[in-house]
Amino acid sequence: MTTKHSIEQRLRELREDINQHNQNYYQFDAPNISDADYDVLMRELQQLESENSTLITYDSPSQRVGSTPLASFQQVEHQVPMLSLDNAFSHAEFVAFDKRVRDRLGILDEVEYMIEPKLDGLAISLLYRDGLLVQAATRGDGRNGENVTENVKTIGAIPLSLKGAPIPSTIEVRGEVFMPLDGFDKLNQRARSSNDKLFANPRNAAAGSLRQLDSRITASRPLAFYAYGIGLVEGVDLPSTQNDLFEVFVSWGLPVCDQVSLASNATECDQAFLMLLNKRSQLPYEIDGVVFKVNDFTLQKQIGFVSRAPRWAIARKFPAQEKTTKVIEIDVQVGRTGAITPVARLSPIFVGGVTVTNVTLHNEDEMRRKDVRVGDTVVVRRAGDVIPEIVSVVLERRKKDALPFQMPTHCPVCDSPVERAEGEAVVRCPAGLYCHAQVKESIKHFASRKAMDVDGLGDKLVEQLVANALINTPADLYHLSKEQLASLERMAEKSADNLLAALRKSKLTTFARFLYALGVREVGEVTAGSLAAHFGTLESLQDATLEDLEQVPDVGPIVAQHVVAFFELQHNRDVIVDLLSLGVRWPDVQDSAQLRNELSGKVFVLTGTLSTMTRDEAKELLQNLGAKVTSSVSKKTDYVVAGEDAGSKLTKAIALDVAVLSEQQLAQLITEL
Ligand code: D41
Repeated sequence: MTTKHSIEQRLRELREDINQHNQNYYQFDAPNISDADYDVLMRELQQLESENSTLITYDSPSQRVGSTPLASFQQVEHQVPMLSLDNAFSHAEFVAFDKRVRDRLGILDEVEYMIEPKLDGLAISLLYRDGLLVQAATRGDGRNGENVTENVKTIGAIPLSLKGAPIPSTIEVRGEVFMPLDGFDKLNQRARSSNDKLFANPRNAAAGSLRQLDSRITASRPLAFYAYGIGLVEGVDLPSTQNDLFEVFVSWGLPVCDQVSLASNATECDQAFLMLLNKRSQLPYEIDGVVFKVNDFTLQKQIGFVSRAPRWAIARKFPAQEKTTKVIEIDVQVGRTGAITPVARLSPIFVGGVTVTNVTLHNEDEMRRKDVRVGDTVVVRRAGDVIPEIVSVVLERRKKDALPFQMPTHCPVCDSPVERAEGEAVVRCPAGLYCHAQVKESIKHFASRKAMDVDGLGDKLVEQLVANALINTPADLYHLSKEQLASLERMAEKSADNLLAALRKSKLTTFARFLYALGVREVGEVTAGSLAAHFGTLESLQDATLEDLEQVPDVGPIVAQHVVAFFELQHNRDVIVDLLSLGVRWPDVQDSAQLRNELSGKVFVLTGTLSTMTRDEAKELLQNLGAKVTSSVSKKTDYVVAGEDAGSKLTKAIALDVAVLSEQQLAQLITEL
C-alpha cells in the first residue's frame, strides 16, 4: 500500500532526479538521459502531484510549465539598481580604460581582470529569499523593471531553489537570459512551417519570449541563462573576487558561462579578446563583445561607479561582422516614387545576428561600382543594427560566363520605359499611379504608422487588395466593405471588423500627418510638419506658388517643385477630394505667425507619465505647434514637462536650472497661445 510517507519519498526522488538532469543539460551541457526518459519522469511527477495536490512544492520542477496569462506586467523596483556597461570600440579605448582604473587606484603596474563573453540577450535580476526564487525582473531603466517571474520560472536553466550551503537569506542574482542558436533555428523553422513571423535574431527571440503575458508560450521557447553578478545580498559573506563569485554561483546550482578567464594586465586582456573573437562563430550562442571586470571586489569598491555604469568594468564590442555568400538572383524593385532599385537575392546567411536573404544595391551607379553579378560570391556586412550591405565581390570565385547586371529599360511591373533624370543616380518608372507597384507602395505609405496610422493594415494585405482590384487609391481604403475584406485570404470576420474600426479611427488625423501620408516626393515627416504649420490649411497649400513655398523653413526649390507638381495633377486633387468627403479631417492648425513667436523652436523634454495623453501624443501636439521635442535634458532645453513618477530627467532639469512644467501648466501654456 502507498502511504503518504512513501509518496512524499517518491516525489522527493523525482524532483531531485529531474533537477539533476536539468543541471546536467543546461549547465554542464552533458545530458545523461534521453528526452523521452526525461518526459517519463516528468509525467510521473505531474501525475503524483495531481493526485496529491497538497504535496506540491513551490520549487517543484512541475511548476515550470507556465500558468494562466497575466493581464499586464507589474513594475518592480530593483533593491539595488541594475547598472549598465560602458563600451570600448578599440584596443586604444580599452587601454585608456585600464589607465583610468590604475590612476584611480594609484596602481602603477598591473590590475587583474575577469574576462567574460558579452552574451547578446537580456539582463535580468533574480531574487532568491531563503534559497527560493521569489521574483524575476527585467532591467527596465535600471531602477524599475517588469515582473516576469512566471515566465522566468519556465526557464529550465534557472534553479527554482538554490542548493548547497551556506545560502544567503536574500540575494539578487543578475545575469543574461538568451536563446542558444540551435533553439533559435528550431523556433524559426517551426514559425516558417506554420507561416508565422520569423524572429530577426536570437536576441529579439529571447526578448519576445520573455515578454509574453502567457507563460505557457515562454515555456515552449528554448531560453537559457548565465549568471554574472549580484545586487542586494544579506546573510552570507561573499567571496572576494568576481572569479570566486562564479564558483559560488556554481555551488548554488546557478549556471555560468564556461568561456571566462582571468588576465593579469591589459595585454593579456587584448589576447583574450582576440581569442574570443576567433571562437565566436563556434560558440552555441551569440556574443557581441567581451566584458572586462576588475576581479578584486575591494578594488571595485574603491573605483566606484558613475550614475549608470561601474567604472571598474567595460564591454569591448566586436567589429562589424562579415561573411561570404552567393548571389542567387538580382531582381529590381519599384518603390513608391517609381525609383527602381536592384535587389540581390542571397543564399541565406547568418551575419551580425540576423539571417540576410535580400540586400538592396541602392542604384545603378552603386551596382556598377561593385559590379555584382548573378552567381557571384560576395562579402556581406552587418554592423550593429545597421541594414546589411554587400561590401565587395570575391573576384577569384567569379564564373567565367557571369554577365554584368543590366538595368531594365522598362518598368518590370507596368512596362513603361524607364527614365533617368540628369544628375540623378536613380532610374525611375515615370508612370506614377498608373504603375501597380507605385500604387501599392503609396497606399502602404499612406497607412503607415507615422502617416494615417491604420493599425493592422500590413503590406501583404495591401498587396492582396491591389491585386484583387479592390483598391486603386488611398481613398478606396475607406470605401471597403466588410464583405470585401472578409472574402480575402487569411481574413476572418473579426479581423475585417478590426480593420474597419482602425480605418474609421484613422480618419481623424492632423494636417501634418495627412500631408506626409499623401507621399509627395521629398516631403518627409519634418517637412510635412513645417508645411502644415506655415500654411495652416489645405487650400492655401494647394494654391501656393514656388515662391510662397520657398518661404517655409527647410523647403528649397526642389521640394517646392515637387509640391507644386503634386497638386497640379488632377488625379491627386481627385483623391484628396474623395478622402475629405469620406470623413478624413483634422483639427485646425493654429495661426502660424503667432505660434512662431511663442513656441517655435523651443526645445522640450517630456518625462514621467502624463495623465491626459501619452508622451507620444504630447510630442506630436508640441511639434505641431512648432516646438522641438528631444529625449535628453541639457542646457539647451527650454522646458521639461514632468508627469507622474518623473525620474532622473527631472533631477537633471533642476540641477541645470531648466524650467519645469507640470502637465497642467503645459496645457495652460498651449491654450494661452
Ligand atoms: O554577458 C553579458 N551580457 C554581461 C552583461 C556580462 N557578462 N556582465 C555584465 N556585467 C554587468 C555589471 C558589471 C554592471 C554587473 C553585464 C551587465 N552588467 C549588463 N548587461 C546589460 C546591462 C548590464
